[in-house]
Amino acid sequence: MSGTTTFTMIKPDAFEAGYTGLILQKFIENGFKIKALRLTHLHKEDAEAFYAVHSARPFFNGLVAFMSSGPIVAAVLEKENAVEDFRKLIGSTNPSEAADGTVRKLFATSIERNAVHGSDSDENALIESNFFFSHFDRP
Ligand code: IDP
Ligand code: MG
Repeated sequence: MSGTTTFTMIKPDAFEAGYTGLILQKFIENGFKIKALRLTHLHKEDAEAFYAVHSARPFFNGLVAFMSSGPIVAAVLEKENAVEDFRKLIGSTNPSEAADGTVRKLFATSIERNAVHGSDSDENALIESNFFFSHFDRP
C-alpha cells in the first residue's frame, strides 16, 4: 500500500513572486492536509545536502545557487496516495511540459525555477520531511 506522506517546498522563485498563499491553497483544495510548515532560507550547504542525489548532474551548481538564493516554505503533507497524487498536482519538472492546471504550469518559469518540490517516493518523503522537521518516520 502506498504511503500517506509527502514533502514539498515552495521554491525561492514562487516565494519571491508572492505565490505562497495561492500554492498552499491549491494543495489544500486538492485534499492535502498540512502536517508541518516552515518558512526558512537554505544555506548553500543545506541545498547541496538536500539535492546530493543530483550532485553529478550538470545543473547541480545552478540548482544549489537558486535554492539558497532566497526564502523557501517547507511543508509535510498528508493524503491517501500522497507522493503520486502530489506529483500529478505539481506537473512535469519542465513547466513547458506540465499539464494545464498544474502548479508548475501556473506558477513556474523554467525547468530550474519550477516553483515547487515534490518527493518522488515514500522513502524519500520521510527522509526529506526529517531534513526539515523531526520524527516524521515515527507513528
Ligand atoms: P523534480 O523536482 O520534478 O523531481 P528532479 O529531476 O528531481 O525533478 O530535479 C530536481 C530539480 O532540479 C528540479 O525540480 C529543478 O529545479 C532542477 N532541474 C532538473 N532538471 C534540470 C535541468 O535540466 N536544468 C536545470 N535545472 C533542472
Ligand atoms: Mg526529484
